[in-house]
Amino acid sequence: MNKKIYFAGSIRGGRDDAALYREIIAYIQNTDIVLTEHIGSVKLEDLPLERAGDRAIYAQDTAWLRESDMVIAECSTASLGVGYELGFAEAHGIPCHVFWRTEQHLSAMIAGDDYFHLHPYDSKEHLFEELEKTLGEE
Ligand code: 6IA
Repeated sequence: MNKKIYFAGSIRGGRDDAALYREIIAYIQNTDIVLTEHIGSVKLEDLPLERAGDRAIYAQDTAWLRESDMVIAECSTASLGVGYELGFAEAHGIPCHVFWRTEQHLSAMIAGDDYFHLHPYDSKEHLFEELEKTLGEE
């Protein structure tokens, strides 16, 4: 309860799953705190960080990562930034849970790293079941 969750999802890697990110964020917010609520936003260009520039985005996101209790990454849409965040979180000893649709190919650099808790899913129902179990872990 009330863990600080860093939710990671693709931005410049592609926004096809933005609506799904919003649903996941809302689900997490039933019990915990999402530091990165903006990942589910529709119009990213209107938000303050995008205007502040890449250095400000990097500084803010790495600060949030350092203070987070857990990273939850949705990796069905491949993203350089999400891959970087997972490596950064591992280096800082933050537990990382990776979700992706089984029909997509997860990078071997994530799938092959035993540090990550992997949650392939084949339906939305399955995704939210796995998410509930993950959030229940302390
Ligand atoms: O390479 P990508 O852009 O797909 O990387 C996505 C990941 O990097 C996300 O998990 C974010 O945590 C982080 N990231 C990338 N761009 C931004 C960003 N842009 N703001 C915050 N985090 C970002 C500005 C738009 C924003 C205000 C929604």
